[in-house]
Amino acid sequence: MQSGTNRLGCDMGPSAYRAAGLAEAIRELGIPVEDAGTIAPMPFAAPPHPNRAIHHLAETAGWTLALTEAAFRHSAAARPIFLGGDHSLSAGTVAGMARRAEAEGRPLFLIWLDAHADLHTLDTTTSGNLHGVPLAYLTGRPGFEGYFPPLRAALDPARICMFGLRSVDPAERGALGGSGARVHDMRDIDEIGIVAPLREFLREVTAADGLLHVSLDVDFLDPGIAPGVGTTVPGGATFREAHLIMELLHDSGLVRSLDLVELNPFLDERGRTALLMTDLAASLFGRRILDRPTRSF
Ligand code: DIR
Ligand code: MN
Ligand code: MN
Ligand code: MN
Repeated sequence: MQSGTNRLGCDMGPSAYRAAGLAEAIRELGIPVEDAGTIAPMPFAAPPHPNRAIHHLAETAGWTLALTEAAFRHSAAARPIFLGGDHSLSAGTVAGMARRAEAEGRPLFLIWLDAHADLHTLDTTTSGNLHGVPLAYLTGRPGFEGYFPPLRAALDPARICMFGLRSVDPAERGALGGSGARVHDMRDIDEIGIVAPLREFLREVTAADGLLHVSLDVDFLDPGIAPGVGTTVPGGATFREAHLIMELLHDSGLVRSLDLVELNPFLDERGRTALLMTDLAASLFGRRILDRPTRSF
């Protein structure tokens, strides 16, 4: 999908991951992989929104509906990887994983790796790009009623942990402050690193017997290593910071599902961003430098 952005090209993301060998990289780790193919949006009738900046609202809502259903279905007996596509994709995948968590009687936790907060409501977005709204939708902020599929239950922001922020709009700043989400901007990562706050969050997921979803936006990474994205922001995560997160996530054994979003192959340099994202996914699924005892969090 690419209805949530105004830069064309990220609907080619899944093809680039196939060409980069994502399925093979995970199979090499001894994990069976099935490519479930391409998902199509469902029809969704959304009325015109008073915020005239918004574009492709009904189409994005239709994707959300289809992706919610697909995420629920494919997570019954697998750990799905959702290949985007712009980040409005996560409105659906996370909603579907929330249904999965509910069906298992467990709470859903969410790790959001992104330069942006993606916390706009339909009323506050000025770009009108709906990749900027999924976290507001998922946490039940007002104004989505009638425009997006109804959520069964809003995600508690206390179960969300964000890393990598460095571009936050004024309306999002207000919403972030009082939300209760764990927010680690790039300055936090500079000052204290990633390991301690990540371990703390993973301990909480373990204690709650939670199910963990990871949403990785390409622009979390520094544009110097990941140029293939429409919204580059300088000062992002380094190669090792990103791999370390994935390695720790693997060791935790907690991750049930993963979004790889915002890859734009049209802007990439000979597939290097697709290959880096593929390597990061492989780290999350267990590729490692040396064996280490799995520690409990
Ligand atoms: C900005 C940019 N906050 C917006 N958001 C992006 O358009 O709402 N999110 N690029 O990934
Ligand atoms: Mn994003
Ligand atoms: Mn982003
Ligand atoms: Mn985005």
